[in-house]
Amino acid sequence: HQQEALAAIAQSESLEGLQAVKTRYVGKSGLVTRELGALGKLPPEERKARGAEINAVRQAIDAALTEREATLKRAALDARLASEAIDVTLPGLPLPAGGLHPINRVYDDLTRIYERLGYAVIEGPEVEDEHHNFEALNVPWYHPARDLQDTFWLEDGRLLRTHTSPMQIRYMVDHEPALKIVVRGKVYRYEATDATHEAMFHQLEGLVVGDGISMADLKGTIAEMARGLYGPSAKVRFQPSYYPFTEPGADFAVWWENPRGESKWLELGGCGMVHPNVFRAVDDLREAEGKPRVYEGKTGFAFGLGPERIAMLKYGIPDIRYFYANDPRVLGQFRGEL
Ligand code: FA5
Repeated sequence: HQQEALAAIAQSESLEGLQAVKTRYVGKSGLVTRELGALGKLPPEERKARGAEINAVRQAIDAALTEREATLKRAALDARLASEAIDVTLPGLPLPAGGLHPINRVYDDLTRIYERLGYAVIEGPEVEDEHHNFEALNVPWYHPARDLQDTFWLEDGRLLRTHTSPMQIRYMVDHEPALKIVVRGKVYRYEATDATHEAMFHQLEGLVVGDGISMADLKGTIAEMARGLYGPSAKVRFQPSYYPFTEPGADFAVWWENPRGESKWLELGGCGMVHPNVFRAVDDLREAEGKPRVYEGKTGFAFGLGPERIAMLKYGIPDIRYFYANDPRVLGQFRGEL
């Protein structure tokens, strides 16, 4: 039995298989155990020699069993360690962190500049009425400027504001002069889109009203904003323009340079001195609410600009439509940027 048993032990690949071999040869009714049990039937003179022989076989089998068992246990442990190993040097899984939209980052740059100059930063409703969006801003229904800002009309006669200027009216109706505000928010125009025009875009509106406010204050303010955005050597340019709610009106541009040596005039927005008809319309609305007329005789300036233009240059985005297409290949580049 010895050769047979030792071969079976060597070939056992699992602890279960080894247990079966053990039972078969040296278990309670195993082959070797039974030989030992049969010793009593032998004549006494043969018993001793036969006993010694069987015991030697049994010991050889036991030793082989013990050794094979140890080997199989070590292999099982190694396999388990290998499968459960943790490589602490692997890089972690990336967390999909968000980031501020480029337009909000430009808004933050702009509001930091104006807060430093003492302006209140406000927002206002995107759904407006015709009176605040047009009439009170000196744009009567027959005025050709209505065609310049094609409008999304709602079924109830209201509209999506075409600019942030109606907040000039709302703020002045609720507050007495002197005042300095900037308004941030979305505006909407029913226009064909192209690389620089969207149907939904943003504006930053400024309004300053007090006594003896002049065009020089307006130009100084725009120049200060340009220096805040592009550094102390930034230049600004004003060109006469027409807005019904200003007199006079102007368009302004900022000389823009980047570290790659690119530069150009960036047409940013419109501005001007607040038209007296606007102050009159505000006082009419105040009177209707039982508030005193406090704006006639005041002076002020206003401006409105598009942050998309600034963001396109700052971040090298060639088409305004990328901002709002929600393509993760575009917006993903701003992950983690705060
Ligand atoms: C206005 O909307 C005036 N309310 C601005 C203003 C305020 C003038 C106060 C005077 C006093 P305009 O339509 O030009 O003006 O728009 C202002 C700026 O918004 C533009 O210079 C441009 O930067 C941006 N803009 C206009 N239309 C679009 C568009 N479709 N897509 C993206 N940006 C636009």
